[in-house]
Amino acid sequence: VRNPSSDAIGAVIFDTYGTLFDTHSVISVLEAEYPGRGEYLTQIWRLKQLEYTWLRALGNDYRDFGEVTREALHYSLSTLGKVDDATRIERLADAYNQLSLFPDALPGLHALAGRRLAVLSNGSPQMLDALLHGAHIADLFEAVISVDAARTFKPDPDSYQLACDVLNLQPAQVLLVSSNGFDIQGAARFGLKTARIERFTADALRAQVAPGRSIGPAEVFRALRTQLEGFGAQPDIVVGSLPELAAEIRGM
Ligand code: LAC
Repeated sequence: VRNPSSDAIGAVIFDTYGTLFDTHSVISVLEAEYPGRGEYLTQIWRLKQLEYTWLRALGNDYRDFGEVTREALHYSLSTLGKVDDATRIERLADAYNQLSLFPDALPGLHALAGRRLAVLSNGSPQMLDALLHGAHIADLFEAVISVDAARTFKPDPDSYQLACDVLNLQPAQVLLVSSNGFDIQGAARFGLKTARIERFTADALRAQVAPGRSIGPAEVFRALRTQLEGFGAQPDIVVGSLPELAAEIRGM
């Protein structure tokens, strides 16, 4: 007989980029420097940034997320043929330390008051510190867990194990909240409970790529990164926005 409380949710852990903070908010900085190419650069940068996390994790060639972010930016700018100096890369990459909080994040976090809350992110400790303090939400979390301590990236099982170790909980006692399909996939496969924030529904995407509609970098990004992965795990919970989460997990 299973003890019903043994897999009760002991902590709720949040993905950061795309879940609490809007990575698209770097667009104004890029558009100002590269008029007409802000959207393109924003999407290539974010796609490449995550590709580089996977390339480095699989290749056993870890560099922290700040460096990966700068490398991905350099790649993105190079596609325009620009030869960019390190100072420019540093300055533009700093936009990642000043991302906007999604409007639903603060009410969503407040609605979970009384729960153990933590962050589990690819972000380096310095990047997470800048983001969470900049948005005045650092105090809401018991722990800010950077994968940097495990020198790997999501969805490496070691990154999810790190969160369990820090929180001293079993995988089934941890609920990971993420809008990133690959993060849901990795966390569920590892054995965490998962809650997907569906910031862009499959129906909304279908409407945007319907015959006759023009398709640009934003649509390609949404198709690649805002949907559930095509194999494997289904999230335990799906919500359209963060404030719905508290009610969904009541009693869990
Ligand atoms: C993070 C990336 C996956 O915050 O969005 O870990």
